[in-house]
Amino acid sequence: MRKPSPEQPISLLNRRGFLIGAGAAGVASGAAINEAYTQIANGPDYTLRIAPLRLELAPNKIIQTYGYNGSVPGPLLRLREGRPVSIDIHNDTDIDDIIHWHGLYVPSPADGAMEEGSPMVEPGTTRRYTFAPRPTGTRWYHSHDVAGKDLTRSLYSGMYGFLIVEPTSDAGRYDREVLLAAHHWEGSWVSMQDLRKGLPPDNGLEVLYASASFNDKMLGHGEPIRVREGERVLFRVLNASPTENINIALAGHRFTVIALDGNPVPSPRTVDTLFLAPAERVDVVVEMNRPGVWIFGGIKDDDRKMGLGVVVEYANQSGEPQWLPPPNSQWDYTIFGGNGPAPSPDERLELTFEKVPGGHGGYNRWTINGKSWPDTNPLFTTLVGKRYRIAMNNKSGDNHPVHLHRHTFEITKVGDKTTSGVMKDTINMTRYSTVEFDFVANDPGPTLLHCHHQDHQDEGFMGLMTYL
Ligand SMILES: [Cu+2]
Repeated sequence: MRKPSPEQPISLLNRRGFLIGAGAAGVASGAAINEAYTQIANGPDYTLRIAPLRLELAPNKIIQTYGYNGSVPGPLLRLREGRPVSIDIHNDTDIDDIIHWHGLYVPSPADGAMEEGSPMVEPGTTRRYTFAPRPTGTRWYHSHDVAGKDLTRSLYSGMYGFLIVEPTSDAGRYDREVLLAAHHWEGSWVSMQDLRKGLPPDNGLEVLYASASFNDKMLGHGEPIRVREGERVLFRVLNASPTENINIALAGHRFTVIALDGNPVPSPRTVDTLFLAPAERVDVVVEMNRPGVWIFGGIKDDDRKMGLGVVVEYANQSGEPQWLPPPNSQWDYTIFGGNGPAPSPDERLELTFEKVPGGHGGYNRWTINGKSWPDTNPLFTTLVGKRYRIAMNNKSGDNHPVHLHRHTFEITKVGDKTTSGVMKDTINMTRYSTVEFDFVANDPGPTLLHCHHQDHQDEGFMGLMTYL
């Protein structure tokens, strides 16, 4: 039995083994099933229990949601690179659910996406996932269920948590580690035409949120992050929001970006603000060199008002938390890139994303090369060992954080800027923009590519890459 990490105890609710396999074998096939699921005699290393949760974001703000083991985020899973781990998922709700291991190389049957052949976890049952965690870095896990119109399910809920894969030798140069997961709450479907004039009149419903948090509290509630002058603090920041970008700053301080989506960047740079689309992670080191009580939160006043932020308090300092507008809020992936071009790909594939407007009061649909899921199965087919360049064109006025499961890709172009060496699993496409990335087809099995906006993926923005 693995010892729970000291930061956040993991409740091991059930030491009994469960027999898995019959249900899984019906959905997935091939040798991977034996890697993904083993007949179980022993207890799991970890158990995640999906259950309803009453989340107190602030004294007057109680959210009824779902979560893992009674906390938001769920328990921190700190795993060792390559050391097999078994995790039992127990579903104590009345609907099927599923957990995806985001940013990890996990065989399709255990990756936690039903479109890849991973089985759902039915109400009242337990499924065991066994895999060797890799690659190292800041990963996360979350529900990969369909939410549709239901704004309480999947990514709209509290069903997410950090999963950190530690290298076999750790070379961290920091004094303190702080994990922050941003999320938006209390979504409702609205017609933007009713709120703002000037939008395309044929646009469909969008989700608008009433509150936001860093971890389980709105800004100004809960305990501050306590630091000391002279410390170097590693912040691992995750945007776990279902659909919203976050643009954040720590008043009076700068961030040295050392990793994007958990992968070290070739050129660490110091910046004033961070921008994360849904599902993105940024690891930053902050030199604590300006004693005071500061706000770490959204750069827009409205974002902080709805709760997006947390207070950072130096030892022996007191008073009202201070906010200072950051001098510069540009965000550009390419400044973290390396020198020289990326290797040439074996093949280039083009993906065009378009919106089918739902009209006032209707739901928008999304297409990839003119088709919506499930007609995007397969989206394209790959050969093991080949390097592919995916050239993506966002022909819509919306942002799309595009996520590729089970692989890491290298950004090669953003707009007309070429770059190399920035490795990610999710890339944000701003409105009417183009990006290109390369990946090596080195993890056979059906693999999802989709927009990480819950409403976009539910409305067709998803495709399946397959291996020949
Ligand atoms: Cu999208």
